[in-house]
Amino acid sequence: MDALKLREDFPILFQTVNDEPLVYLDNAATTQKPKQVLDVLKHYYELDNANVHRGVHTLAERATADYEAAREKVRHFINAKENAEVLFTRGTTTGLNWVARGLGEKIVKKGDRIVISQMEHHSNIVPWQELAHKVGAELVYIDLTVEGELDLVDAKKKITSHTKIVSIAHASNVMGVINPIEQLSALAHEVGAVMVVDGAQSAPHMALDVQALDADFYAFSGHKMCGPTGIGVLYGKRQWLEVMDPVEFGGEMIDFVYHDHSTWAELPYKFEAGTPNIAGGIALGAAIDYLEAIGMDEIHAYEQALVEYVLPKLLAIDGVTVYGPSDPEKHTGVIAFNIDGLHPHDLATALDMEGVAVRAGHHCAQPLLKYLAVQSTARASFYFYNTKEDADRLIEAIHATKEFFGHGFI
Ligand code: 7TS
Repeated sequence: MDALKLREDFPILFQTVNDEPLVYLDNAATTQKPKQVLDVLKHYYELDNANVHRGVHTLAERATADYEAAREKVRHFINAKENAEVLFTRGTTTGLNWVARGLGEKIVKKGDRIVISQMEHHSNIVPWQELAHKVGAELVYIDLTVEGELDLVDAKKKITSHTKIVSIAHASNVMGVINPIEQLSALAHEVGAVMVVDGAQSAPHMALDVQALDADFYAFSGHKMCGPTGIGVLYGKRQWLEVMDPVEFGGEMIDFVYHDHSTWAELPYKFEAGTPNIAGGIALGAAIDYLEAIGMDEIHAYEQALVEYVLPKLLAIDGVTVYGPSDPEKHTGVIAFNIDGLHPHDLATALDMEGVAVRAGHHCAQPLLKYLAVQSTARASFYFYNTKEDADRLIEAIHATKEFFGHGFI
């Protein structure tokens, strides 16, 4: 994998920020888009734009064919059995909300359990919290080990016969830790629970096989994997999608509307109300083509090598705390850290002065930060177009910031 060559596909990376060449390390929030994806968006709007699934004219047929071809690309990318199991959404958040409302409200009853973990993003907490409040169920959090990994012993204890849903991130957006989804699926299925996976931070970074994971649902976002914003995917096993109700109504999800009731279209259209994000879907297909041409295993290995390179350098800085496992094998390219006595927002602002973009805050994971007993952290998140030079620039900028704030000199 030649990161320097791949970078050339990303025009946005070749700019200066505060007179310094940009180092973009906020890929967990959103990734940049290669020319190949931008070209597809432009091409679609310039030449093919039409509404899908309804027109018989040539443009409508072309748009529909391209949109459905993108669905097939997604199916192949995650190894779903059939295209009917691939639903286009607005993103991970939408997918998780659909499951919580459309299925959760049907199968979770008073006194039942919904099991999540201490490291979830708000999008994989709040929909379940709302469901638990509505039906009178219990929301239970699996604890973490001291290294920040999901504690499987605790998971075994908490996934009881009362559990109806287990919903866990495949990879943490804060600590970068990768969770053992196969084992969690097995635990969930032993008690007849539905296994939901938040794949926002994994689908962009590693090869996926939803059948091997035995996930019942798997949600992810296009914008975190070189695609546009406003498009995402919810994979669901047919057996559950047949049971699950749509939560939005109108447009293409309809089969027939009578005066007093309506019937729904076949899968996957049953869930896709209104005019979808057609350009977004087609461009997500182009993003998948782009990622597959590099190779998902190559991307994963490259990011782990970057973590292996930068983590010891980061840990060697006086006063630095890194959250999550120190073993790169257990990592995606996401690293959360703090520097003693320096507020992460000040750090992020100072790094921006050096052209280095990182995120600071609670990363939409407030329960995790409470669990880790910190208010906020800085977070550097790498993708395949980042290089060792980017990692060095981060380390240099941290040293410069420490000097500026007088750390280590007092
Ligand atoms: N789940 C995880 C694990 C995430 O990291 C995110 C977004 C979401 C769900 C929600 O995805 P969306 O596309 O529906 O918004 N995470 C982040 C982040 O870490 N910084 O900004 C967004």
